[in-house]
This record gives sequence, structure tokens and C-alpha cells, in this order.
Amino acid sequence: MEVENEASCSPSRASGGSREYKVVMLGAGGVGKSAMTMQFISHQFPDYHDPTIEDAYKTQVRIDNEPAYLDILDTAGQAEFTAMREQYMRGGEGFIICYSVTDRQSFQEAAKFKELIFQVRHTYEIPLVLVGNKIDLDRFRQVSAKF
Ligand SMILES: Nc1nc2c(ncn2[C@@H]2O[C@H](COP(=O)(O)OP(=O)(O)OP(=O)(O)O)[C@@H](O)[C@H]2O)c(=O)[nH]1
Ligand SMILES: [Mg+2]
Repeated sequence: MEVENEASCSPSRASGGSREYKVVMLGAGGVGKSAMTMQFISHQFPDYHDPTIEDAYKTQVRIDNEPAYLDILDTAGQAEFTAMREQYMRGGEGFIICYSVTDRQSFQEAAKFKELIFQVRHTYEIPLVLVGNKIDLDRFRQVSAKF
């Protein structure tokens, strides 16, 4: 995957002395949000596409050398499951917007996600990372690395 913009999450609240960061995975259907989340959480790569409705994960990490909890909300990209989108956008402290470099439309949709976050939060001052996934499929690339 290629990470095209980086920002850090702001801490929200303490939980048992540790800070908790709420991160929301957004992006079109099939771009690899769940695969990326599973890689991070369990170091496993699911090679099948099981469309997500909503999956939540909590994991302990160290951020800035402090113990913390990371709450990751893996959301639905498929249009029929997107009723909860505004609610995710209201609750998230940081967002990872994914697209696939093999799917130009998913790249265009990534921009729409950013606008939706703005509409819900009324500010662009939100930690957000844009991730271009599936770079191993370079021969099918539809989104130039120059973007
Ligand atoms: N080649 C390749 N395939 C990938 C990569 N990431 C994910 N995939 C595959 O793409 C398909 C869809 O991945 P998912 O993680 O289920 O996609 P998603 O964004 O969670 O999809 P929804 O839950 O429907 O929104 C699966 O078959 C994955 O194995 C990658 O980096 N490279
Ligand atoms: Mg998924």
C-alpha cells in the first residue's frame, strides 16, 4: 500500500489510564479496507472478499511511547450498507480513506469521502490518511502514482 498523506490522531479520552484513539476505515467496496485492518490486527491477509457491514476492533498499541488503545471501525464500502456513514464520521477522531490503484472510480470516491467528513464535521482540521492500496497489481493500475 502507498500512504499519500499522513496526520496523527488526537487523543479522545482515557480508558483504564490509557488513551483511546478512534480510527475509522472508509473507502469504496472491495478496495481492501478489511484486508488492511486484518493485516494490522492479526497479521493475516484474507484473500477473499466478504463485504463488510460493520466490524469493530480494539487493540493495544504504543503511541508516542505511551500505552494506548486503538479502536478501529471497519466500515462498509458497498452502497447497500452505508446508512451508518454519517454516524461514523461524527464519532471518528481519525480517518483512513482507502482506494485501490486498480480502480479509478474508488479514487474519485475517496475525494467524496473527504467532502462528506467536511459536511458532517464542518472542518478540514481532521486527521486523515489517504491510502492507495493494491500496488502489487501495478499492471492493472488506473490511478497514476503521480496523484
Ligand atoms: N492483490 C491485492 N488484493 C488485495 C489487496 N488488499 C485487498 N485485496 C483483495 O481485495 C478483495 C477485497 O478486499 P476487502 O478487504 O474485503 O475489501 P473491503 O474494502 O473491505 O470491501 P467492503 O467490505 O465490501 O467495503 C479481497 O479479495 C482481498 O483479498 C492488495 O493489497 N492486493
Ligand atoms: Mg470490508
